[in-house]
Amino acid sequence: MSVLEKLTSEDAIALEEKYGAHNYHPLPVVLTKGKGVYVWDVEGKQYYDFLSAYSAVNQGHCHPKIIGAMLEQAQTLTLTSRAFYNDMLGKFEKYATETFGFDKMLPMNTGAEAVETALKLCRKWAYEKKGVEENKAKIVVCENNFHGRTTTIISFSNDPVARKNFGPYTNGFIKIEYDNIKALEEVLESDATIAGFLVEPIQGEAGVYVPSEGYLAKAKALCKKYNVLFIADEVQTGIARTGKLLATCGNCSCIDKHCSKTPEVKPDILILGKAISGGAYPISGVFANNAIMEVIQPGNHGSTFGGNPIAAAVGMAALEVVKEEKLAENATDLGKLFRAELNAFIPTCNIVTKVRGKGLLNAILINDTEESSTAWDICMALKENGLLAKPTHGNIIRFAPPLVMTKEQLLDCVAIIIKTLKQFDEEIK
Ligand code: IF1
Repeated sequence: MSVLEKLTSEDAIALEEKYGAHNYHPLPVVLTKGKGVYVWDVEGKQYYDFLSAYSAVNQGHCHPKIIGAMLEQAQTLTLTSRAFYNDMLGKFEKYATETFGFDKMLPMNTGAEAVETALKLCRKWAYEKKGVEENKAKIVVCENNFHGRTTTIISFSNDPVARKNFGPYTNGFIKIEYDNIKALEEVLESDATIAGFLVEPIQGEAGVYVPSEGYLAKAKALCKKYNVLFIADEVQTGIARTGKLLATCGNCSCIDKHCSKTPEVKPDILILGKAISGGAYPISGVFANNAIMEVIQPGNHGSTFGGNPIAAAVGMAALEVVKEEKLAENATDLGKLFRAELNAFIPTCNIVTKVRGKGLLNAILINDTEESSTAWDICMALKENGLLAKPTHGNIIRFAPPLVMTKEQLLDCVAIIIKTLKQFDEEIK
């Protein structure tokens, strides 16, 4: 079979079923083209993309500026490894560190790799700067976290499906309740071996849990008080998704390396991935100031593709798009409109109990049990009605369109969502 041979959806699904590991249960739609907020399946049907590849395609599918940068660099120099310098990486690191307000960046490829990098950086800082006894450093994490799928990361997951039968697990993690400042203070004041606190500013996979107002600022203050690193995993919430450039630090295009505007929630270590490339290429990175990043010396860490020239070219273009097209501002405005429209609908129906989120990272709670297939069934009906979304856990549907969406397109999507929910509402009655 030639790779150019057109497949039917059925063919494509059968190939994956036979030749691919079954590590996903995708919605039965086979996509072949994407442009902006739209994707098309192999039969030519057009959909609104309301998942954005889990917030990696914030800049819209196949953004011409990002693809142009990728094509140009791909025809020039793709990969040198870090055994040698290249002329793109330093430019990207300068641009990215100035954008997010840190002294240095350690470039990697996937979000999980960046999380692992942050954990290693935090531990090494604890031994060499804080004075914690070697091999005794602990890192505090939150229940219902999602930080990736490596063995160490799932060691501190409480999702049995992601964790079971992958042991033995990595030690050195303490789990506390999310959005519980008292729980954080108790553990920090009782244990001097704690090196860091790893937290999602909004828990995406757990169901788009937005913490209480002030939680992140209080957490950062406690970390400062107890000399513990505040590590923000913004792989999903970063890059304008929640209506600010970062969900933790409200600055947009911060030039002041030690930003004075919102120091109360500026992370000691920032983790980015996904949309730092606009979904065109695997790029992730860990950001910190010199006092922390300087514990990393040659040979301590790296990866073959980390910081490659294509990643650098794509990363710069993707960040420029965020600024030039004011995607954070658009996410704020359209997010408010989306929640307002859904909140107006919810009192008139039984099928949805709540909408929550920030910017264009939102979710609805379906009025059925976690074990029910209702959320899945609604996503199947949304697909038929021309909009793609997928449940997170059980009865929660995440809605995360590309941030380039217009107001007219968003209202069109709201109409599709409400029309679809009404189909199920009648069934509930
Ligand atoms: C899957 C969702 C899951 C992340 C945060 C690190 C990573 C992710 C906050 C790791 C990745 C992806 C992974 C993908 C589905 C999606 C996801 F929350 F976004 F929906 F799984 F929970 N930190 N999230 O959200 O980044 O290594 O994937 O580049 O694994 O099914 P990655």
